[in-house]
Amino acid sequence: MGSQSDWETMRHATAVLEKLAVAHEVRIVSAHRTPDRLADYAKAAQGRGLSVIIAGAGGAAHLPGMCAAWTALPVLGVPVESHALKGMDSLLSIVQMPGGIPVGTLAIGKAGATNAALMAASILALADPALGTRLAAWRAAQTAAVADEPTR
Ligand code: RP5
Repeated sequence: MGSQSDWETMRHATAVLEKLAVAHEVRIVSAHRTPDRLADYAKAAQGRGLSVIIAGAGGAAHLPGMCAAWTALPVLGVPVESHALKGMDSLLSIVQMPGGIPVGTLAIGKAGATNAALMAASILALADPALGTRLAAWRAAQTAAVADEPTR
């Protein structure tokens, strides 16, 4: 994530990864304030054994795109909701990548962070049947939790 202030959103990705027992790490890497940290992190990611990167940032959110420029790993971008523009700035900054450097962009805020983790798990499950089973169980539990009728 680009800032400590993004944690309130990105913790929802971490919660899903923990629930699915997906090994992960969490770092603050700012495209603007720590550009060298970003370059070092993204360039080294594949060699360190990472498989997918979830990058959450807000405002002029260059982090996911710059990350994708430095690595061929799948990069999932989460637009963090900004105060000024409610995350519309973050969304447009992340989603409108020029053809050639993809960022898989999720929804603004908590839903995007949650879904980024689920999508990362889906990608990893292609080569990890046990994770696929855990993911299927997570989805089945979600389905089972939806009542037939509303509480009145
Ligand atoms: C982005 O700008 C971060 O991702 C955060 O959402 C926002 C504010 O960052 P800081 O001012 O806290 O560094 O780079």
